[in-house]
Amino acid sequence: MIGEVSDRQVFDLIKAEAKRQRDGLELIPSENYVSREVLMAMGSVFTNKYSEGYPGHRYYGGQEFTDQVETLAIERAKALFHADHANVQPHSGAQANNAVYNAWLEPGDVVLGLSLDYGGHLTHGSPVTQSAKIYHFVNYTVDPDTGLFDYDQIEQLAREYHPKILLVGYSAYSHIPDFDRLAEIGNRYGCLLMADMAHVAGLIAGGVHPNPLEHGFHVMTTTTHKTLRGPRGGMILSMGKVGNPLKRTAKTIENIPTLIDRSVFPGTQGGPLMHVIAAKAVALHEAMQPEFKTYAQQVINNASRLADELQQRQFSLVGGGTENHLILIDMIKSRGVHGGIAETVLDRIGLTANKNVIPNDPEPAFRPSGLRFGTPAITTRGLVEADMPQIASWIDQAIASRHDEAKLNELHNQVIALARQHPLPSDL
Ligand code: DSN
Repeated sequence: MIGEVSDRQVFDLIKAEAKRQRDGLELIPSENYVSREVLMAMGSVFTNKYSEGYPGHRYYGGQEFTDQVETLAIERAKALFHADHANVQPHSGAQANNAVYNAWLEPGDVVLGLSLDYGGHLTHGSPVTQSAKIYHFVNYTVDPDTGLFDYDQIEQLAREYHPKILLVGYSAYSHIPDFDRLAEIGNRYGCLLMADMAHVAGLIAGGVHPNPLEHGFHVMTTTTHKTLRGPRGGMILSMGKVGNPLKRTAKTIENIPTLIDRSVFPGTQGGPLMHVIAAKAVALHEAMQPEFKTYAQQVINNASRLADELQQRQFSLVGGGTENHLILIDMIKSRGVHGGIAETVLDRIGLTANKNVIPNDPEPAFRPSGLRFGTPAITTRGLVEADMPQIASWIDQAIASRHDEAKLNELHNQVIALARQHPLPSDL
């Protein structure tokens, strides 16, 4: 990767991590492998530049090229997600969500979002977060029997609490929400309609998942590194009137794009990470190519096949299967082991997944019942439906043989052999 370096400690760790990634298969649904060009943009001299403000409205000189690169990212994001406006500066998905809350809410205002314990995200109201100290989050759940959204419950909570924001988003939900129904509920109670689509943004970009902005939602936040396959970071897409980001603006839903700009900077962040924004622009360009549609469809095909193969091996899937990139298994019900034990065993053979709570989990959050898988990263490596029986079989065998070191070594060698046939995109 690199010749002589003075900091051997760090560069040896980078080398070791690259080897781990090359020799293993990534099944965590929120991870992916970026292209060489995304990596190059992230490691570029744009990291040297301070650019507080927005293109054409900056607080520092020397912005000739930063303005152009940020504008490229903005225009590409708008085109890809059919949005009136894009803010590409959030450092992460959590920052993006906090910026929207800060743009629209006053302390104590109510947000209705999915509970973390039922597949939601930390920033959707978990009491351990800063935003939960400022705003009043009311959480809906999924139906514990079906694992699916319970729209009647959402409507009843909206009627009771009159939230300022109706938020849909999740990190462990394997189905496609009824955005029209949610928009209808939110509009009835005058809510800002916000979708956190971090997990499925790449599927939306690839045209294989509905786009909430085309179903009446006002705001969509996302990370850029999951199915979208860009650098780690966040982004906010919105619908409405775009004004001067550095001028005060009346608090109306129509003005939400400008309110969001002001909330990201100077409201909640300082200098944007221009090297990451350059890499976001590259990833968005990649996501606009026809091959990305094929990729997005393959992610879903692979997840659906992997879900079938796991079910054939008597694994119990929350929600009964998957309609997106993600699979959540009840490991206690399936094999009598906690998700964490399964995670460790799979790590041992080079398959990376993560333990996760399941809806109404009888086990504590640090020792949950579930195990979460996804296909975005293995699809980037070039795996197809025909590879899924093998992966399901490795999962099955590893858990069954978890006390048999010789068997685990054998399985690990098989995983390495398959992984080495599928180079990382940044190695190509
Ligand atoms: N940490 C992410 C995930 O794994 O789903 C959510 O932000």
